[in-house]
Amino acid sequence: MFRLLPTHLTCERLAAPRGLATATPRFSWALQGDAARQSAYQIVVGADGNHVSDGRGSHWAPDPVSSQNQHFIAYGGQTLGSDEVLYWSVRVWDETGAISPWAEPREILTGLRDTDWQARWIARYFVLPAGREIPADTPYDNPFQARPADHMRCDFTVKPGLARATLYISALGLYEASINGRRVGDEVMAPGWTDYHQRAIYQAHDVTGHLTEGANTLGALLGEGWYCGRVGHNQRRAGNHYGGRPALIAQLHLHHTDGSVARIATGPEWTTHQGPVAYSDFLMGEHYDARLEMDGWDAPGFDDTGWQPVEVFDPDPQPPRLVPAKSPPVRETVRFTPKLVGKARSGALIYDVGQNIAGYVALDVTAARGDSFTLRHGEMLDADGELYVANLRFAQATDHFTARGAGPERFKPRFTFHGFRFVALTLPDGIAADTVSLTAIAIHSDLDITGSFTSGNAMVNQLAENILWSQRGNFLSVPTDCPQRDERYGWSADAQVFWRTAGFNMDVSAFFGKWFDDIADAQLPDGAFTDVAPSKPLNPYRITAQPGAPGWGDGPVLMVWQHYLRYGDARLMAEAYPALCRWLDHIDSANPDRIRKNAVYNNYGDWLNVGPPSDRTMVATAYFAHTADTMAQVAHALGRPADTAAFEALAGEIRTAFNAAFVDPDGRITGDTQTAYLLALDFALLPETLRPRARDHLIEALDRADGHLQTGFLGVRHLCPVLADHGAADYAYRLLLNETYPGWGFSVRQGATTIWERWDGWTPENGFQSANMNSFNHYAYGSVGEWLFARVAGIDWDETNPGFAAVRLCPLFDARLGFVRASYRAPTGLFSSEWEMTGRSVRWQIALPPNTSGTIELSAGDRLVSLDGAPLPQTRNQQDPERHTVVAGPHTLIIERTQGATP
Ligand code: RAM
Repeated sequence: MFRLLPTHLTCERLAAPRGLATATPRFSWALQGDAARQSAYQIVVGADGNHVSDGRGSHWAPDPVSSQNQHFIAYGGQTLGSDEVLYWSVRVWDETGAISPWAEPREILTGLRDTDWQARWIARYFVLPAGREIPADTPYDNPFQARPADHMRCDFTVKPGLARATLYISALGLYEASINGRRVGDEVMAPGWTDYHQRAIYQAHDVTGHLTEGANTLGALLGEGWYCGRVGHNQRRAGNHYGGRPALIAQLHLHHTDGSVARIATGPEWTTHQGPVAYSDFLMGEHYDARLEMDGWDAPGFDDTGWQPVEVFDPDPQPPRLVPAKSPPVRETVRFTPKLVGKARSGALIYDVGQNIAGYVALDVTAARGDSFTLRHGEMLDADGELYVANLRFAQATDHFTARGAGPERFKPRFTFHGFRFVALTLPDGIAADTVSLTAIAIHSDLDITGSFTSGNAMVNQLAENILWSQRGNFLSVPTDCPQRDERYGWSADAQVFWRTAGFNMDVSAFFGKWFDDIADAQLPDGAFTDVAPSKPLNPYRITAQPGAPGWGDGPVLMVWQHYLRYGDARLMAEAYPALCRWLDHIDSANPDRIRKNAVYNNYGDWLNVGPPSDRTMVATAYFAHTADTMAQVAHALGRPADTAAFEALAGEIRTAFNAAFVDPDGRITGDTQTAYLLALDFALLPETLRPRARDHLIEALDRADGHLQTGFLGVRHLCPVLADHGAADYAYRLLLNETYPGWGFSVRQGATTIWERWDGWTPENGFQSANMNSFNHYAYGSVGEWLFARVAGIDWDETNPGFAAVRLCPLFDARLGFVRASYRAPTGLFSSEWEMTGRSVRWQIALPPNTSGTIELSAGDRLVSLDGAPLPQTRNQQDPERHTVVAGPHTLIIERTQGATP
């Protein structure tokens, strides 16, 4: 057996990148085994996978490097070409000098450079050129003027001796490609959302297996998506945010055994037609008439008389830059069989998926030609058992299917998705409910799940599940606020408060790399980051992008820093740095007296809190200090001492102004709200002497609320961490375990399967909150998830060791949970923590991957009795007897609790 093995190999944060955005891609791996550490590594990169698997590389075969480093090792071999398939592997040495085998080689496709694109953008003509006999577009036959999906096709010939083929493809809109009648790839909602005026992502698919010698056909179905369909507020009318019609670009590279390469590209010889998809829109839904299917349209031999020529054109205002996919794609991930729960007064059958998801329903039926079915989606049922749709605002979330009537058939929408748990199905006359079958399908960016958490408390377990499901429901190409109503934007405060939780649940490194490009693309000329990214679509109201509010515009700074702490990715931070500096400059120069009143275009304050509101200028100024402070940390990590000093000085000035303006000599902060104290304590804004006072005021504020939270989006994240860090873990647990309003447990007790946007989204006294803004799938309040991992299970990052090379192991044992079993697959490897209480004794088992170490930090009153069976740990730290260092591997600790409740 090998004592040390590299696992989870990534290149530029992806298991197998299909296109590289850099000439010097970086390699990383996690480690497993019972060795203590890695003493050296060796990387190999080459064109022949077999050679690479035994350590020979045509492109880069450097000597072993004595190093513990396992992250972001930059490529240093021969210049990479375009459209090249390469393989890479790594092997590692442990501390005894034993060598691991070479890891299973991983594939890299280098992709296309800007200059490699010969393909042109093609679209259906708005108006056909004069002299063409073919009829122009049929008028839209739906009230919301959503366009039919365009079928695009092209026949081509493959000569003998095909070695491999790669399809490079993108769209302004959404596409689904097929070759010879077979779908290409398994992504949905491709190419994903970007600011299409600046960049569009291309996908690269290996389609060698789709092709045959001789006649072949490349087809694509084109939908509106984010480009010209509806997303955002009040979109009763047509979307057309980035442009007026969808467009396609594709380039198929055929590599032959004789070394020649043929390219099939979108251009004038393509043709287009509309078919069964009458429209397919994110907010409105899809209308599919299977009678209009055109059998064989994407296969050779199809008679395309009657199809229109395409228009070859350069999109306005300029063609976007085509960039490789930096993040895993959106895929169908989890399937559910909805249960029939009743019949609504309307006659519709109501189904319960059992889980609030983002996705759609596949409907299997055997019906007569022309029979039509309607599926409407909603998150809740009202008191009468009817589908509740008022909170969807303008979103119709309705799919229509008309059957072709030729035996069993399946309808599954393509270019729409809904946020829903319940489905209302209207059947045609004469069709019985038991002859149809529904499958609900969740879709989201297919990121690896890295966290697991379970405890002896069912409510807390459901809460953890709900947090994960709100992440699934909203990580859809970009991190959105909600997936159901007419909104679905990448709001930055929602994301920043949730980011640390998100990073425990899933590997968000690649996803954030992509989203940061959107954030940078959206940055305004004056340096303002925006409230949402990608930039808010401009049409039809020509609203300009909104500069970021306090806590919103600050989000990018805070997330870049967190990203560095979690993944150790210094390159992203270095590249982001100029944009971050411009943001800080922007708020700094506008606020010379250090109170953040200017350059505040919106001030949402502690958004959607309940109880007394927090002073918005106080919240803004607290965030100003925290942003400056965080920038000082960023600058320090990047080795920029002058900037560090300048940002520290700025943070100091803001703190002074904050105290002068908002804090009285007794440490009482303007407004006296929970959030006021939480921000002041967590952002270290108060002089040392006032901190205990502020902590007491926080406790008083909680007591006034009968031990309930009153925080909004910005305050909520700090509740449990601050209380626990200030000797009030018992209060933190009370908040966590409360099942009464307002609190996390309240929604769980109401049967929630996701996190609600509002604490009072639904209450027994008042029913539903205002339908104007009441999502039941909004992750911001799920930001308590980080505390479950970091403090309840006790797997916390160590800020002095970015990338989880070292951790703090600092659980807060609590009798009410009984036990906890959690793990986190960090960039370095798998950490686990399991504890169980019996009386005052806790048995705690931990495991650390090779190449890491941990510091055990016990709470006051917890006494370590034994570590790995030894009663007096050798590791005891002289300064602080309840801190102990542990090395990689499994450990068992017995702890005696001298304080706190017993089970
Ligand atoms: C709402 C969004 C989002 C929030 C903003 C301020 O419209 O749902 O969650 O960040 O407002």
